[in-house]
Amino acid sequence: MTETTPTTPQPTTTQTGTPVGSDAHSLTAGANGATALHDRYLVEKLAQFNRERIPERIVHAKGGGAFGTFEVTEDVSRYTRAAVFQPGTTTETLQRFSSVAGEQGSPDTWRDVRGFSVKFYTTEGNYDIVGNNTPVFFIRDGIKFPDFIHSQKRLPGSGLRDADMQWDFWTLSPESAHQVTYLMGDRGLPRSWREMPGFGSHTYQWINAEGERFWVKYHFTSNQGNIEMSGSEAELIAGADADYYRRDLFEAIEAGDFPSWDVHVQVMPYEDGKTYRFNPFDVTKVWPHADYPLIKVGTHTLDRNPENFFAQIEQAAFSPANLVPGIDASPDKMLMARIFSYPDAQRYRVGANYNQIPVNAPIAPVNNYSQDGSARHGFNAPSTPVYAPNSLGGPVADAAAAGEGGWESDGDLVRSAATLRSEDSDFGQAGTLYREVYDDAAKARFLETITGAISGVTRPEVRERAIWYWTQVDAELGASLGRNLESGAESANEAAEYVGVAD
Ligand code: HDD
Repeated sequence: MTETTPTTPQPTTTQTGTPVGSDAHSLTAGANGATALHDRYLVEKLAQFNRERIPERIVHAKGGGAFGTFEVTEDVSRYTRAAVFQPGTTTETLQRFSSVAGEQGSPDTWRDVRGFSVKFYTTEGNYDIVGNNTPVFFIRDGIKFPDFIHSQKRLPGSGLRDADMQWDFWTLSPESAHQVTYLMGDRGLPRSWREMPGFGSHTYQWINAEGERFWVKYHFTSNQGNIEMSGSEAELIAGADADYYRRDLFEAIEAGDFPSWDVHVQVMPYEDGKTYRFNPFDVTKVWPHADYPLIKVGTHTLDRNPENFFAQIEQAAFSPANLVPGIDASPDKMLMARIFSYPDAQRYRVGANYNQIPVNAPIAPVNNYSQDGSARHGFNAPSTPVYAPNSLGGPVADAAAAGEGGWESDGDLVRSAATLRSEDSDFGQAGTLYREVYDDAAKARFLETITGAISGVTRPEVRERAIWYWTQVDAELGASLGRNLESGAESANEAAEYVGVAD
C-alpha cells in the first residue's frame, strides 16, 4: 500500500478497499443492543490489530536506524573487485544500531555492547556488514552463542537478570576477557550512536579481479568523535528517556546534522593468514595497526530517517550471509555459524519471503528457481522454467560472476579448538587494552564498574573465579578487585542494577 498525505481526507476503507461506515461505532442491534459478528470492518480491525507484532529479535531487539549513502573516496580495487568498493562508487544504504540484551522497550543507555549493522544496496546484490561498536566478541565458536545469550538475559523462574549467571559464564569462558574489558570500560556507555565507532569484527575475505585473495577487517570511524557518558549519567537517562539514542539519531537527521563514518580496512595478505603469530580468524582478537595499518576506503553518511519504523527498521533483515562478488567469508568459526543463523532468524521472525519486503529487496535483479511460500508477491515471468538445469533459457549459475573466494582446508572432522599459535592467549590483548589504552582515570572507572558488577554475584566460587579472571588480565587489577570485594566497596551506580551483556 502506498502512503499519501491527502489534502482532503479520503474515505476510510477495509483492507480490500471498500468504504466503511464508522471508526467510532460498532454495528449493534439497536443503539443499546448486542454487537453483530458480521460487522466485517470491526472484525477486520481487531484481527489486524492482534497481528501487529512480529517476534522481536532474540538479541538486538531494541534499536533504531536510518538510510544513507556510502561513497568510495579511495582506490582499493587492487584488493577487491566488489562493485561497492570501486573508486567513485556511491551506494544507497540502511543502517541499524541496537543494544544487545534488552528487550524492545529497554532503555538505550543500559551498559551493553551496541550493534552496528549496515546494508549496502549494491548493483551486485545486497551486502551487509553486521558488526558492533567493539572490534571483538565474547566467544569464538558459534555453538556457544545460545548459552552465552541465555546467561546474559533472564532467569527462567523470576524473569530477572542475574549477575551470578553472567559472571559464571564469562569466567568459565576465558576467551570472553577481551570483550568484557571493552564492555566494562567506557565503550560500554557511548553518549550516542552517532558518537561511537563500528567494526565488522570478523576477518572477511576480499578477492580482486585477478582472483588474488586478502583477509580484511572493517573499521568505521565516527566523524562525530568517540564520546562516552558516565555510569551515573547513563542511569539517570535510562529512567528519564528510554529512547535516548533513538531520539538523538532521529532528531539530528531531521535537523540536517547528518552523522558520518569514515570506512577503513586492515588488509592482511592471504599467505600471512597461515603464519601470523596468533590466529587471525579468532574474533576475540584485534590485529595490531602496526602490523596492518588502516587503509581508508570511503565515507558512510546517514541522511534519511525512516518514514515507517515498523516497515523499514523492525522488518529490516541483516545477515553476514549477504555477500557480493569479490567478498567472502573466512575460516572464523563464529562467522560460519552466523552465516546460517541470520537468514534462519529472518525466516522465522519476518517470514520465508522476507527478502521481498521493500527494505530488504535488492536493487540488483533477482533470478533463481525459488518460488511460492507465505506472502510471496514477486514471481518469474510465466515462460521461465521452474527447474535447473533446463534447455529453455532459464537463469544459469556462473562461477566467474559469483566471484567467490575460498581457502585450503583438509583434515578429519573433529570437535576441537583451533590449533594454538605462539601468541594465542585468552587474556593477552585484554591486558594490553587495560594497561596501554586506558589512562589512569579510565582504569579507575573500570575498577569501579567491575567491582559494582561483581558485587551483585552471590555464589562465592563465582566471585573467586572472577578475581582469578581479572588477575589473568592484569595482576594489579585482580588484587585491587579482591580488596574492593573483601571490604564490600561497591559502586553506587553499578551494583545490583548492573545490566550486562551481549552479542
Ligand atoms: Fe548476532 C542479531 C552482531 C554473533 C545470532 N547480531 C545481531 C545484530 C547485530 C549482531 C548488530 C542486529 C542486526 C539488526 O540490526 O537487525 N552478532 C553480532 C556480532 C557478532 C554476533 C558483531 C560476533 C562477532 N550473532 C552472533 C552469533 C550468532 C548470532 C555467533 C549465532 C550463531 N544475531 C544473531 C541472531 C540475530 C542477531 C539471532 C537476532 C536477530 C537477527 O539476527 O536478525 O540471528
